[in-house]
Amino acid sequence: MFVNMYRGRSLLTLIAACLFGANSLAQDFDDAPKPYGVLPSKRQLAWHETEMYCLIHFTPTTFQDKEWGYGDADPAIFNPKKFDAEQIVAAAKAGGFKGIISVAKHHDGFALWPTKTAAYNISESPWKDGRGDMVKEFQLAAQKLGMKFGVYCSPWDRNNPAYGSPEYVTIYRNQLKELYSNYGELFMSWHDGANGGDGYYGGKKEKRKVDQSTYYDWMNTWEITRTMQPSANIFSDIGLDVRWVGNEKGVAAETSWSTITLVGKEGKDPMPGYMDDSNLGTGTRNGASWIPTECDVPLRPGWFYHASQDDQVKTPAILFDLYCKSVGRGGAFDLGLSPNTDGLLHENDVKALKEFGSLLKQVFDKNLLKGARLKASNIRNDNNQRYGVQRLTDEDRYSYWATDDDVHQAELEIELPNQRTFNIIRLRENIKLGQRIDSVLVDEWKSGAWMRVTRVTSIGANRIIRLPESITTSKLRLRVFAPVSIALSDMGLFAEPTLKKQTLVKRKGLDKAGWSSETSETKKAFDNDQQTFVLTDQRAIIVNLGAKQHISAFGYLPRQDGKSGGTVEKYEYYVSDNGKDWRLAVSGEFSNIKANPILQYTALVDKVTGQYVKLVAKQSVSDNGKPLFSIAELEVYGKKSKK
Ligand code: FUL
Repeated sequence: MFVNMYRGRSLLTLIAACLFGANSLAQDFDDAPKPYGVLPSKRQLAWHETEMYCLIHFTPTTFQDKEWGYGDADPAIFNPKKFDAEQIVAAAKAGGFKGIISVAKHHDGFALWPTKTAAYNISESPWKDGRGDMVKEFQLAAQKLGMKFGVYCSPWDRNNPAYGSPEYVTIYRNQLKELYSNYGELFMSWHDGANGGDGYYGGKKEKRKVDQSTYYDWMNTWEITRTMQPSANIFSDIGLDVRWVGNEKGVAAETSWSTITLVGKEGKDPMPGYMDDSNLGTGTRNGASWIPTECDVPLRPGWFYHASQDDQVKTPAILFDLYCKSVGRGGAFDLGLSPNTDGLLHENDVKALKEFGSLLKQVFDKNLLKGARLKASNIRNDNNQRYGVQRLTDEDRYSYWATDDDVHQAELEIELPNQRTFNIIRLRENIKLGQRIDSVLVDEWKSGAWMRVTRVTSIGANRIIRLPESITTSKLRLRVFAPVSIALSDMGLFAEPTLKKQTLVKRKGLDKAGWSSETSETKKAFDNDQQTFVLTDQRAIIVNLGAKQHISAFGYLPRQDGKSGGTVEKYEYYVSDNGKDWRLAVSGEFSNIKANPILQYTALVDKVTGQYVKLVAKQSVSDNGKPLFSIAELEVYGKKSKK
C-alpha cells in the first residue's frame, strides 16, 4: 500500500515504502474476482475486525485537573492509592471494547513506566514507593481479560530538556524501543500530531517549535515499529496503517472510504500535524493507500478526568450513535477513558460502559435476516455456490456473494418469512478484494410496489445503515453498483430498542438577557446560539453583564463550524466595575482546543465580583501576526450580587 501512496516520489521514500510494504493477500480460489485497487494488509484486517478499543489517559495531569500538562508537575502528586488496572479494563470490556491503549507518556512527558531514557517517570513518584510500572499493570490486566494491548507515546514532550534537538529524537526512539520490548505483542502504536509549543523543558519554560515535516524523521522511526512489533498498527494523522478521522468527535463522514490519497503541504510529504487534513474524514474513492479511519472521542468532554465533568459522561444512546458513525462507516471506535485521582473509573463511567455493552449485544445478537430467502440477479461462474447468497448470512466475515466479472450492477431480493420491523441494515464487503462497491440502493416492498428506503455509498469493512424510522416489511431489495464485479460478504437486519430519554445535564450559566456590548457583531458571543460566532481582528471582547455579579467560573465555547481560525489557545479573563479599570481574574491555556473544540470551563479559585468581563486572546489558532479572535458563546457562572 505504501508503494502506491508514494508513487513518483523520492527514491528514499520508495525504499521506506518497500520496508513497510503490506503483506500481499492471495486470492482464495482461481476463479475468484481479481482484487480491486489497494488492499488492506493482514495487520489492518486484524484491526478492522477489532472494531473498538479504549484509550486511557492517566498521568500527573489528572492530578492537576488539566487537559495538557505543562511538564512541570511534581511527580510527588502522582499517587493514585486505589489504582486498579483491572477495574478499568473490565469496564472497557463490559462496554464491548476489544482492546485498550495505554497513554504511556502524554505531552507532559511523564513516563508511566520506569524508563531509562528520562528521569521524569513513575519511579520518581510515591506510587508503590517508586517501584511501580503502570504500563505493565495495564498490559497484564488486558492479558488477563482477553483484551488487546497497545501504547501511545507522545512525541511532543513538554518536560524533556532536549526537546527540539536531534538528541531528543533518539530519546523518543529509545522510549518506543522499551515499550516495544517489554509489554508483549502490541496491536497498536499510537502517535498523535500535537507538536511543539510552550513547555517546561527541564526548567527553561519556553516555546520550542519543531519542523513537523522533518523533525521526527517518522519513516525511520516507524521502521523500528515494523521491526520490533510487526503486528502493531501504526496510527497517526497519516497512518501508516490507520488514519486520524480529522476530529475528536468520534465520527467519520457519511461517505468514508478506507482508501485515501494523502496530500502534503508546500510540496512536502504529508506527516503527522503537517498535511492537508481536509479529506481525512471522507478518504478518497480509489485512493492511493488503504488507510482506514480511527474515530477517537473521550467518554467525557475531556481526555483527562475532571470532577466537574462527572455529570457529562456520554449516555449509552450517544455511544451507540458514535458506534454507528465510526465502526458503521468502515472505521474503528476509539473511546477515551479517564481514571480519577484514586486511579479508578468513576461509577458513572462504569455504568455508561456497561449499559452501552448490553445495548450493542441486544441489537446485534439478533439478526432479523434469519430464515429469509435471498435471490440474486447474478451469481458468479454459472451460479457457483461458492459465491452464492448463503454466504451473506454465514458467520464468516470473508465468504461472499460475487457476480461475474462483467456484471457490475446486481440486484438482491430478500424475502423475509414474515413482516419484520427493523431500523438497521448492516452490509460488509470482502475487503480482502478491496473496496469495490460504489453505492447501494435499498427498497422495501410496500403496498404492491418497490419504494426507496435509502441510498448509501462506501460499504467497505462494515457499513451500518441506521434508518431514521423503523420500517416493517416482508420484502427488501438491494441494488448494488460497482466498477467491477461485486463481492458482498455480509448482510444483517437489526432492531434498536426504544431507549429511555436521557439528556446530559447542562451546567447553567448566568442569564444573558441583560448583557450588552459596544458593537452589534460582538452580540453573537452571547446570543445563546452555538452556531453563530464572532470573528474579529480585535484581541479581546468586552461584555457588560448589566449588573454586578459574583463570578465563580467562566466558559468559552469556540466556533463550532469545523474551522478553527481565531480559536483562543491562551487566555486572560478580566473583570471590572466600570468597564475601564480591569482586574485579572484568571489566565491559562485551553489545551487541545483545536482538535477538541468543546466548551472550556474555567473555575476560579477565588470568586470575583464585577459588572464587566473581558476575555483576551493571548494566543489563538492561525496566529500569523494578525490579531484574530473567534468565539461562539461566552458563559459566566455565579450568583447575582445582592447589592
Ligand atoms: C491529541 C492530544 O493532544 C490530546 O491531549 C489527546 O491525547 C488526544 C487523544 O490526542 O492529539
